[in-house]
Amino acid sequence: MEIVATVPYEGQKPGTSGLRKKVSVFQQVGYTENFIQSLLNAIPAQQRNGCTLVVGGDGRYFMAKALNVVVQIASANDVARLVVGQNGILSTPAVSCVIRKRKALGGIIMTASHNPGGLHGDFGIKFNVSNGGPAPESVTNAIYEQTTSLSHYQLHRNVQVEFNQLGEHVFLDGKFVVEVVSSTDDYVDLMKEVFDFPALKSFLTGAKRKNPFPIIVDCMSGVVGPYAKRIFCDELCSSEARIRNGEPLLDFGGHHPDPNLTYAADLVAILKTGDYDLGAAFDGDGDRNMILGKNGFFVTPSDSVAIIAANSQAIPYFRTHGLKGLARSMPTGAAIDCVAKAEGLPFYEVPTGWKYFGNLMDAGRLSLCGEESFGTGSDHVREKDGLWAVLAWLSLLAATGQSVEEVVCAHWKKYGRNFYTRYDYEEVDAAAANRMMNELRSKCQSLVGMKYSNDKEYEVKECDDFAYEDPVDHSTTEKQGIRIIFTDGSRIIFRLSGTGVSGATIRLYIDSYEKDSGKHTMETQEALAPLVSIALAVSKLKHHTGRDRPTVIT
Ligand code: VG1
Ligand code: CO
Repeated sequence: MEIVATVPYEGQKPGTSGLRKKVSVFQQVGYTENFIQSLLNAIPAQQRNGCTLVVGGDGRYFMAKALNVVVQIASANDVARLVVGQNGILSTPAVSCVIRKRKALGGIIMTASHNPGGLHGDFGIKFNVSNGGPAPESVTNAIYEQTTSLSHYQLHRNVQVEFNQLGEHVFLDGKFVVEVVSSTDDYVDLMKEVFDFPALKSFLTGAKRKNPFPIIVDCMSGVVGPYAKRIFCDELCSSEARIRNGEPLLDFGGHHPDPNLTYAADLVAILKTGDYDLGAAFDGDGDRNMILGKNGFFVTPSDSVAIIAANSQAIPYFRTHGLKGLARSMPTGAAIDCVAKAEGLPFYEVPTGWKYFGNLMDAGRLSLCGEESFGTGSDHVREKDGLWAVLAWLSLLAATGQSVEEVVCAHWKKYGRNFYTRYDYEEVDAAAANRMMNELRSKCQSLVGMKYSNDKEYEVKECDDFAYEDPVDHSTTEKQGIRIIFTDGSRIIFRLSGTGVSGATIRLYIDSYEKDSGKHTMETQEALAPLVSIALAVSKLKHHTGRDRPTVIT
């Protein structure tokens, strides 16, 4: 075993979901080693000793190097077994699935998720705990603490693994085993338990209808390709399923592997031809999804989770386990609130980041949840799950016999429509962004009761910086975003991103409820224009940042 002296690197603090930095930052001497050693140091010795960890990632640039670092350092720190996806490939939901199935102590996911990749792109490392979910803040803070005083890391340089060879690779006289497993098997088995594959197969192949159901999925050159091919082509035998960008690439073909109307615009264009009845896209690590209907009909993620909740009986998993409760992250559109209310289900509003859903799921209080950032999932794992969402949509389309657009419009008619949009201002000067947020925070009290009239009058009912107390372990999380809530339920939210790697990203979220079905066909940006202009005026965003338009609108 080799012990290498090192000095701490500043800023190794995990954000909303893992540590994310430019590849060049991870490439610095000892940077990745320091973080992995700190991560292992943060696990109490008695738990780490003899433990099993799951390791995988989305195949992006630098992953192969990081995988070697993880294996060599783990081998010198009392870890007994690593379960690694073939060639290192495992999607984020697949890691969650494998941790749970193997009863592992946790998992290390090598991805920067939806951030761009390649030599000049981003890399990242997420740590998940034994329930399969992202580490809670108490754990990520402990890791960060370790990084600030680290003096050495230890490794076995002679532990070298052929990651394309399935099976057990035994080292150190049997004290350390690297088990290379299929990237897809465990995950596909789980999907077969959650969904009715024979029914989906007959729906997609047209066995029960006149025609096959044509779908197109865009894997955006991320990790989902192999999973999508297995499920749609091999298992569901859909001759009409088209898989785009199905090979994981080091740099995602130079694109942002982020499934939204901006970065997956060419998929939207394909749907507009009318050749496909369903389109879907995923992010780099496979936990996000975008759902499109025929002719490019866009389902907002906030609507998507609400609609799955309202149609949960179409999914065998929910027929068996029931819906214990529903939840969304705070800035997510409130469509799911309406379903929870109508169905009399427990409902939770948590801060941004999937880690906050895990405790509720473990306590048996939550079955289905989502985030506006194209994240949808259930308690079948402890991560959001892109492919799961597509299979959920196919299940409900098969059950209702309606098109995507018909399902969505029927939902709005029954529950009302939440118009929703998010404006992102990327790479803003961090000091300016903080000034704007601080000023807003200090204004919160004085905004209550203020009236703004545009086309319609809006009166501020509440205004605060969102704080959350976990109902299970009573841990608290503060400063999760400024909320301006109006008397009609409309909301304006400002928060700073915790996944960006340079400068600050300001996110502005707008959510507005409309009961009147006569107004449901309005264009989103038109419907929300009055609230957008109030948000820009109240925050003085342009004055603080110099920006007169957002980088991305979703
Ligand atoms: C963003 C999203 C958040 C999501 C997180 C991780 O965080 O807003 O909803 O959970 O990314 O997603 P932030 O702090 O940048 O707003 V993933 O797919 O990048 O792991
Ligand atoms: Co992701």
